Amino acid sequence: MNQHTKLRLGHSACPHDCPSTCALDVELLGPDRIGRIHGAKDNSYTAGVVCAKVARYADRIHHPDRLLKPLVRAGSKGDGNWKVASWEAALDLVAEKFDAAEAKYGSETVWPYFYAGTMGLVQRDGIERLRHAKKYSGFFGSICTNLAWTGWMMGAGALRGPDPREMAKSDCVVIWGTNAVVTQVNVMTHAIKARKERGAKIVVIDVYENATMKQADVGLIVKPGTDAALACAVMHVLFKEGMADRPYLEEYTDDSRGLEAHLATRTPEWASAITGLSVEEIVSFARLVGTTKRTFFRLGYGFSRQRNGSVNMHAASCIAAVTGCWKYEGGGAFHANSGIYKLNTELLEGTRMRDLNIRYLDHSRIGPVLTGAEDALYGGPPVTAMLIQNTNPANVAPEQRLVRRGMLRDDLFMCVHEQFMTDTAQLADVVLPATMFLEHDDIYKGGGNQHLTLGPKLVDAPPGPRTNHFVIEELAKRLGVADRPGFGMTEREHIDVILSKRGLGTFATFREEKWADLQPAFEDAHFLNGFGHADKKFRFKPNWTGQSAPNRPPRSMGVFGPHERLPEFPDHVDLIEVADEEHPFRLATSPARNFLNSSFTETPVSKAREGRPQLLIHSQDAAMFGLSDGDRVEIGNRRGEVVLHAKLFDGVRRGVVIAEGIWPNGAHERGEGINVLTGSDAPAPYGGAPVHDNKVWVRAAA
Ligand SMILES: Nc1nc2c(c(=O)[nH]1)N[C@H]1C(S)=C(S)[C@@H](COP(=O)(O)OP(=O)(O)OC[C@H]3O[C@@H](n4cnc5c(=O)[nH]c(N)nc54)[C@H](O)[C@@H]3O)O[C@H]1N2
Ligand SMILES: Nc1nc2c(c(=O)[nH]1)N[C@H]1C(S)=C(S)[C@@H](COP(=O)(O)OP(=O)(O)OC[C@H]3O[C@@H](n4cnc5c(=O)[nH]c(N)nc54)[C@H](O)[C@@H]3O)O[C@H]1N2
Ligand code: SF4
Ligand SMILES: [Mo]
Repeated sequence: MNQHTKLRLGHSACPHDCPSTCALDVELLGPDRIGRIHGAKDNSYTAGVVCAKVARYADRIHHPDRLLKPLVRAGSKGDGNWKVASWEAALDLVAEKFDAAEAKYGSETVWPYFYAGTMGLVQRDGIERLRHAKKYSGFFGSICTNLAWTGWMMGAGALRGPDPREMAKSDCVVIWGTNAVVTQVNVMTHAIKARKERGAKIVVIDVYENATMKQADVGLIVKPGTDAALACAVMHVLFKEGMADRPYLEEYTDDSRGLEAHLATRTPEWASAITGLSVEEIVSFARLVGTTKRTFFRLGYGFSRQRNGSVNMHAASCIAAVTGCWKYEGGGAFHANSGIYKLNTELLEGTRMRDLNIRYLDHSRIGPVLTGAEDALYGGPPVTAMLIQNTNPANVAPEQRLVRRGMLRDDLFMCVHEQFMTDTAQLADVVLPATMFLEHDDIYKGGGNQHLTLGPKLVDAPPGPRTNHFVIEELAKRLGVADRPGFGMTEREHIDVILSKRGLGTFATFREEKWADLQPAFEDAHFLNGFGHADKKFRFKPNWTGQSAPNRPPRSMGVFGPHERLPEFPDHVDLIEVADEEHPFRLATSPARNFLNSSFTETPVSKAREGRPQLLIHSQDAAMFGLSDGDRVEIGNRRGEVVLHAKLFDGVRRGVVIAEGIWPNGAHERGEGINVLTGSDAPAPYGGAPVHDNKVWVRAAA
């Protein structure tokens, strides 16, 4: 480009499943060509910063391996033989197979399956409209947020919290169970501002010394699944040493006296034995948050991905109620803002056509579902037809051997709409090529901030790929429901309806304004008008099976897991896969910096920076198996085994191993990925995927 030409910028939002939901400035080099992507400087949360992998998005959108043509399976499942088809022929085939499946087993045999590849409301959720219109099986989307939201809702009762930008005004930022440097870089922007301008302390609580802990003033490495023990001991010290805000507790909480009595035996010594932290570490952390009124607890998802994860999330959120730090600017606990938007998406999702008698199936339990487990099918027919959009379950879903075995069933017809030939697409009967976010219109809600941001189409897609919206509309025509409400509209018309119902203008006005800042008023955000339950109290005593929540399983599914073992007050409960003689190690499958779940595993720079699948293992543990750096190491449990390369690392506790990133299955020997080891049992009480909660054996690979 001529350096004198003014760079043309387009404005968008990052579509990936990341709490940051950055507002983006995109360099437009031509009608179908982008340059670098920058964080919008004029967005007060993004503040000009995006992660490196999205800055290099040109590598993904202009990738030579993008899918460009519909493909129909020409050999046996998964053997890689395809024939190219026209869009017309491919869509006709999908509709014909769906109708045939329905004729044989009824409409519930079809299971539309979609998730977080794009977080755009129109492209992600439009599939719901088709499923309601056709009475296909419901999708209980549990994999990501369920354990976390459940625990949060038990205490605070609403999915909101202090303005995340207030982190910059706090004197202590506790980054708990989120590797923010890697997974939501903008948290660091605001936390580091607080350190620079106010001398704030940054505390990081994790199961290993990750990239975020390396930047912290205090790092606490707990054993996986023991965060509630830490939280209890912290609260024990707060009560004992007079740091509990008793007037606040009286006014705003349900049973602080009961809590105090319960905590009497939850001493730092007790928690030390469970968490692996020293008594001094626990006491000094308690004193830090007890004496720093402006403490901001930034509670992430990672520490909830345990079978006791909801208990741990609830326990951590209780600390803020004991210190009363909610009262102060720069203080309180924050997990997610997903409850603030209150958008009406009825027309988009076809909610009015919903039939409550139709069964739901659990997203995280796709393995048991596709292999016919009775409890997973809820008494309905087998799943014999699927449309999969924006997700890669053959790679990301727990208990991968079951998932793949199910997908290879001859009596299952699977259509996958994708940008790349993923592990899931490889097992499909029909693969449809999809557009990327800069090639279609959509709108995005920030989970870790408070902006609703427009992502309009900025460039033309290459010939071939079509939007999710197009696929849903075309299938609706072929399946005979195109005249039902919500069909026949464009993406922009849907966005117009959603915005205008909320009094936020239209697609056109948003194009000018780029986003809306929907941060609730201070009193509401800090729950000074009361918490989200009917009695307005924060609950130390959760109603584990009776709490309403946005992620609660529909009535027909009931509640899950050993919910009778959930504690009355915050406590440590051994619902986790406790290490045993056969499986002496605990494995967490933490995120990789240059990948985003299974996305970006295809871009050359991300791949090169990550290298190869590695297992972080303490050097003394490695020595027990005669392992040196780079050696092949096999880890396994009753669900399977996987080979990685050992990386000796003393920033992890003995007895704990970490595998960073969800590598494509083919990056591992035997073509099976890390999720071979994770479990597909639904944790109590509302389900989810406990992907960091695995007991494993370790051995030098043969
Ligand atoms: N680069 C990158 N960014 C991402 C993603 C990615 O894969 N890569 N994924 C995106 C998605 S979908 C989501 S939901 C978010 C999630 O982002 P986060 O909220 O950060 O959650 P996780 O990525 O699951 O894990 C965060 C940390 O929790 C730690 N952890 C695991 N078990 C425990 C425990 O028992 N206790 C404690 N204290 N810590 C524990 C892990 O080691 C990890 O360092 O990130 C998004 N952003
Ligand atoms: N072991 C382990 N497993 C995990 C996790 C973990 O930490 N450890 N994290 C879990 C979490 S939190 C999550 S959210 C899941 C996420 O897992 P997924 O839901 O699978 O999310 P991604 O891998 O980001 O994206 C899936 C696919 O969406 C496609 N895609 C993107 N945009 C579009 C679009 O507009 N249209 C269509 N048709 N396709 C599109 C991308 O090409 C990509 O292949 O993984 C879970 N699995
Ligand atoms: S930090 Fe998250 S939201 Fe921001 S650009 Fe990167 S992936 Fe997207
Ligand atoms: Mo996620």
